[in-house]
Amino acid sequence: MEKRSWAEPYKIKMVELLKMTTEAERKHAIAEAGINTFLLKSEDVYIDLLTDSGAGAMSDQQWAGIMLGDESYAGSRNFYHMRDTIEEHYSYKHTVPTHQGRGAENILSQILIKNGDYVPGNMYFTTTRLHQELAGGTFVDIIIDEAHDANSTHAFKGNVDFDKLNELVDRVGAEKIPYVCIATCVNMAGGQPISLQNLRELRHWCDEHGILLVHDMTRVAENAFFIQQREPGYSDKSVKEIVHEICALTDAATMSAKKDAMVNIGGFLAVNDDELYAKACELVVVYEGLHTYGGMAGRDMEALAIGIRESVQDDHMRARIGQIAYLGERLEAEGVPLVKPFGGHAIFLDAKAILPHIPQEQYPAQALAAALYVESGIRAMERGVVSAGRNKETGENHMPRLELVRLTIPRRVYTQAHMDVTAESVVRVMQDAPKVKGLRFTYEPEVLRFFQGRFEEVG
Ligand code: P70
Repeated sequence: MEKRSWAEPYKIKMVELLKMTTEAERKHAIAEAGINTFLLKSEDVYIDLLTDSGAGAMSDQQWAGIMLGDESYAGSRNFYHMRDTIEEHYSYKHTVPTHQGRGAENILSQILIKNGDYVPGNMYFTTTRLHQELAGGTFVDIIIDEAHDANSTHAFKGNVDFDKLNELVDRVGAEKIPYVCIATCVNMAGGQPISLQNLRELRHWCDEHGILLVHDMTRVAENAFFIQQREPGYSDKSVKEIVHEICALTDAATMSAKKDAMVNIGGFLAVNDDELYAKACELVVVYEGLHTYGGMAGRDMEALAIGIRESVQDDHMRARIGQIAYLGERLEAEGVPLVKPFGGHAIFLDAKAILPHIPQEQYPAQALAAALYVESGIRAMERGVVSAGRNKETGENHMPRLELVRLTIPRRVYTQAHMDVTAESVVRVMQDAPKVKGLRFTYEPEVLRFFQGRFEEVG
């Protein structure tokens, strides 16, 4: 059959020039950064695949919205535009703006979690789990086993395993579970979606047990696109319709709007329950700002409202996921071990398979990300044992089965040629893999250690 290529549903109006560096300069830069890509200066980076968070390109419409900022302290017009757009697209009745996703996580965790509670979720996320723990809770992983297997090609690796959920209720009792936290397009699993069928069953399960269902909706539009492509009965539905259907099955949501909604900063907590909203309004003034701006400028709330509308366009999502699949297919053709199916926001390299000579205690994914930077100036992110941190009770390293390097694609920023260069660089690093050395910490922060930790080579 004749192949039909996808292409971007936009054209480029402004460019940002990049600095090209030499290998000697990059070796110096990564040493200065303690072998941690988070500590590099961005001007020393050629293709920045650290994250898709806040790094997307806003549209001319969004930039025009920036000029419409109503920077009144209270009752900004942009807040009401944002709130109404959220209700229209995501169904949630009340919106509390926050400076970004973790601000919403903090408020929600403090309201709902009591000391000694358990919070089941479809795989941990770093900031989400930390806020649950700081509020006195313990995170419990209830994702299907396939999610922890880089080689499983399950179409919905974000699905919940109800045996794990039932086992938890039997062990601790429903009264110790304030809510189930479900992420769409699970980040740490490799950007993997949950199916609507699984979510509907979960809704039913939560109703039966009188437990709230909370949604980390940071990448809900990408999840909706995968449902459209893969789930029986959804091929004729628009991404917009599917997004709404997903959200309407849940009671509340935390959102980092720096991803799907394509703003450089911003987020929110959205809830349906009036009482929960009142409590969130009380807390947001303590940690973020007044409940009609919560840490966001009026102009950013305007850009966010416009970004939501753009994020659910089928053409946008086809190009977004198409670009990631393009990189994935190129790497796969070269035999690079990676997580399948390809994710919604990134390609995840399997560092254990690429660097089998480095034991997981010596942080192979951290070492691989550094080697890729030195090779070509491409910046990626470790998503393995460094990110997983330590068990809060035993102090031992969490040892995740997935030891990954994330090549994260910011929205509407890089071209197909950038993807080609990236694929070629990964192949070159893989050819030289035996030269890559394991690492140990020289400085280890107590929380979220991956952000600021420093390392040295072992041996
Ligand atoms: C990333 C970013 C943020 C994020 C997320 C999900 C599923 C909540 C948040 C928090 C940034 C990041 C954060 C921690 C470690 C590394 C990178 N993910 N839920 O690059 O939102 O950053 O706005 O506070 O992915 O994956 P925010």
